[in-house]
Amino acid sequence: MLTDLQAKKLTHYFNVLDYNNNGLIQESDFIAIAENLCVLWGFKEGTDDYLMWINRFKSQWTEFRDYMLGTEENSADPEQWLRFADKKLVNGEDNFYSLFVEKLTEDIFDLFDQDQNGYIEQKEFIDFFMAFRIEVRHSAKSFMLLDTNRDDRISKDELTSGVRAFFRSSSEEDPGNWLFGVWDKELQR
Ligand SMILES: [Ca+2]
Ligand SMILES: [Ca+2]
Ligand SMILES: [Ca+2]
Repeated sequence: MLTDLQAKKLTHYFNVLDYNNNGLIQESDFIAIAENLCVLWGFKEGTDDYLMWINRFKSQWTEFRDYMLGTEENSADPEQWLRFADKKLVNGEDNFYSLFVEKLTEDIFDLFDQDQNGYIEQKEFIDFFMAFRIEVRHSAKSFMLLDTNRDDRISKDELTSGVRAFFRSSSEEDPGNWLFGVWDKELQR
């Protein structure tokens, strides 16, 4: 069973991935996120970079679907997503979860550590929020909380802890809860 806090965070994550807000996560959401990244980074439609990113997100979708939904599914609604997340991520096997955390952390670094110095700086973190259309006004607080040693950059270890806590932690105080910005409408103010 998911705790109330876990369910709220996982629902927030669902909403982040449901880019076109139609109540389903599907391939078109992943493509739209890639298109938005290309706009952000100035890659014009039809160029090699553009096609590379679109294809990368298409394979992200395929992986997500295969891991989370089963290959025959084309989309997931919130209930399906919460069921899968409960069974496979929150209360699933630790090995599977560790791989998931590692992969998501690597993906975020691959995509947003633009200067490839092994850290996510504040500007790169804002790009991450913009790419997923997370409210940018919450990015400074998220960044500050995820940067646990306060050296103004997020290391791979800090992000790994954040990702790990985002999906599993049941503590309201956990900094990792803030990975994708505000997860609970009550915290908006
Ligand atoms: Ca959608
Ligand atoms: Ca960097
Ligand atoms: Ca740091």
